Amino acid sequence: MSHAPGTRRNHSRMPLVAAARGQSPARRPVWFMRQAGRSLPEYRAIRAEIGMLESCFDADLVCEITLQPVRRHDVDAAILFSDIVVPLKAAGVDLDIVAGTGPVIAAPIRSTADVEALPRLDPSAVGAVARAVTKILDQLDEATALIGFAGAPFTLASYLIEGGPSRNYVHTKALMRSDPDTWHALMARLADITITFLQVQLDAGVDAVQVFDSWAGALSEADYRTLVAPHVDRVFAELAEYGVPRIHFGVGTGELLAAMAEPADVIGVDWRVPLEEAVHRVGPGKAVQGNLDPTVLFAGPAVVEQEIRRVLDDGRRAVAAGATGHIVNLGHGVLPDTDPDVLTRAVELIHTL
Ligand code: 1CP
Repeated sequence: MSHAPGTRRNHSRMPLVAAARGQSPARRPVWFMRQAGRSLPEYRAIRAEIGMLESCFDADLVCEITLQPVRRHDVDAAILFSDIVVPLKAAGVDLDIVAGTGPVIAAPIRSTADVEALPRLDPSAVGAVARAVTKILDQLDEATALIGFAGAPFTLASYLIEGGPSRNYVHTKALMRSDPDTWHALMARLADITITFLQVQLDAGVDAVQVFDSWAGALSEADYRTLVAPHVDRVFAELAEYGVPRIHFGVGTGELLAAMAEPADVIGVDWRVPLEEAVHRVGPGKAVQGNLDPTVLFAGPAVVEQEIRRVLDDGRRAVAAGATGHIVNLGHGVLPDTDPDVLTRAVELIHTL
């Protein structure tokens, strides 16, 4: 499938895109992973009436929920409201997102036959997502980037194989090591789904994409490089023609930063590794994104300000060390009990300090 880049918005005024490209942004860009969601009462009001997955296939609701944190916090990017399992659901995998748990798969994948039976994603099955992107772009001002996203093959595989959230990824790692052929076949299938899902969003006009390999930090660098990276590299390579910033993120991935940064334009860093140190690990020429610890937002205004100053200074040192730019974010998602006013105040500080 070949995709000509669709009509793009004017990116020259978006601080997030400028930071990713090594240009000087008008202000330090900031957004928060999971900025839409349970920390916002207006989100909880919508979700009281409708299930998580159902809301992800309703273009009007996706548009509204995506814009809620932008209206409140003056962040420099909106992230499409969706979930990493949405393309799997759209392809026909029997799964649900269970409140308080996360994705639950009816029939976990364990065998070669299971992998062969995994359905492919027809782009029309995520037409609601494309329509939502169009609606969001109609309302978003020209300085605010819309970030599309998808889960990376390893993190998607971990849910499909374990059947839900996992602590030790026992079945995933067992399959990966005992039957590499089946493993690679599964990763290739999931990479195809990820590519299609991101192409649909890019064709509809998103300004940047983030690939979430949230749980890749469970792997050694050697296993990551042989069993995962080839598939992720293909995902990133397929998106290159769109010319938009491509962000790669995972949790606890300090040892994987070099491998994860290779195919990407922007590397997400969690709070365990200072941004300047991340640049030493990945080398020059990539932007860094992060990395406030989400729990800092519970420690009171003095600590929040001190930590923001520290991350901004660290970001400056990262740029001096060769990063093309710094996009401020948390090191992982906003926790559901976070006071949204603390987030609004954090954005103000980041923009003024
Ligand atoms: O505002 C935004 O950031 C957009 C919303 C978003 C994103 C980026 C949601 C909505 N999901 C995701 C991606 C996602 N989903 C990831 C990668 C990001 C990350 O690491 O946090 C992952 C791992 C998932 C899987 C998932 N979906 C979980 C985690 C379960 C686990 O293994 O610990 C959970 C709890 C969900 C459900 C979900 N997705 C999104 C929301 C708002 C929710 C909660 C549902 C609810 O409100 O009941």
